[in-house]
Amino acid sequence: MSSSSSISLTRFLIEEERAGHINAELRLLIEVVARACKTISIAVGKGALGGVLGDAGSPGVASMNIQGEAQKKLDVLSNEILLEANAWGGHLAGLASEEMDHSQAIPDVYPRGNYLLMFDPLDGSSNIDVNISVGTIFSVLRCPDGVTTPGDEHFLQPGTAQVAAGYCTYGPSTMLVLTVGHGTHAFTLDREVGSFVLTTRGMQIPEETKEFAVNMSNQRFWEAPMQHYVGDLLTGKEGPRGKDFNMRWVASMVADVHRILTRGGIFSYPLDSKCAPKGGKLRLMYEANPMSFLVEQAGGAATTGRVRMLEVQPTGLHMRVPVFLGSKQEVEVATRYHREHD
Ligand code: AHM
Ligand code: MG
Repeated sequence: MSSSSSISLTRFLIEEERAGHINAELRLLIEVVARACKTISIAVGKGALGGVLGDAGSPGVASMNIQGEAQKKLDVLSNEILLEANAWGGHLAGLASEEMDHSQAIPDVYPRGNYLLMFDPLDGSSNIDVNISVGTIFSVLRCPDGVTTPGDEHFLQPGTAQVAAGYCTYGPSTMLVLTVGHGTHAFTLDREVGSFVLTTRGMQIPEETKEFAVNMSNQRFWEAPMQHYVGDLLTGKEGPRGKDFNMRWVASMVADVHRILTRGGIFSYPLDSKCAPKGGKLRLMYEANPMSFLVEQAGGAATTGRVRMLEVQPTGLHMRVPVFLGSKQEVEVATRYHREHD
């Protein structure tokens, strides 16, 4: 890893274009998403002073998204910021959001581009009101050839088809972490200048780890292989794993994944009997796939506990999956526990 503090996101993307990794249209699309993230960062940073904390909807009547979850004011605002920023740019054919029932084709009044954008506008939003890191996650696909007005079905491409993915974490500093399929790179927002600056080129997740991230309160609802896996982690040096493990759980996927990209670890949101009817808790298209792409590009691994995440064929825009991602060897161990049990 090297620090390259003088390279702006704009320069980085131009160099990626010159290297043949992206075309001008994708470069400009990523710039638009990054600009929207800066706007969201400002809104998040204002906190209580911006009047944006708390639930959306009218008092006593919470606004719900397609997932049946209560929306926060900042969920709604972040979604609007991303929609507005991307509608007129000319780089997209359509977009889909965790907060919207269906995808939207770009309106006829604007030129349509060749890409499809998916995003979770504000992940970890249960943490907003307590001033803990939240983030935006995004994923870019190609619009299938010959499709001018994309519908939901055109978004149902496996994660291997992603041409770019990233997240922006709104924490003590605002950081954008990006891949276009040639490594995973981190940019830090210089608030005085207003631009993202490359701070880590080529993030590399250590292959081994002694740190796991999971919501332990769900333990009694997990499947047997997950019970065995975490049970063995908890026995420490004396157990079959032969080392003491530490645990961390922010409950903001962006923050947990950012820690893992930075210093290693395994993140899991396994299947449990509460979320099993839906297939899992986290969403394939807005959360699991973009994070898996970033993690693989940083030398890590990502599975559903059974199969490689990026090869899962989506069956619906809001499909949910179990998630295991992070340090390669540890993800392989967790996946082995699941496969051996089947
Ligand atoms: P959200 O997209 O509605 O914010 O939900 C996703 C979040 C993830 O950021 C996080 O990893 C997980 O849900 C936390 O779940 P739990 O509250 O069950 O620990
Ligand atoms: Mg989310």
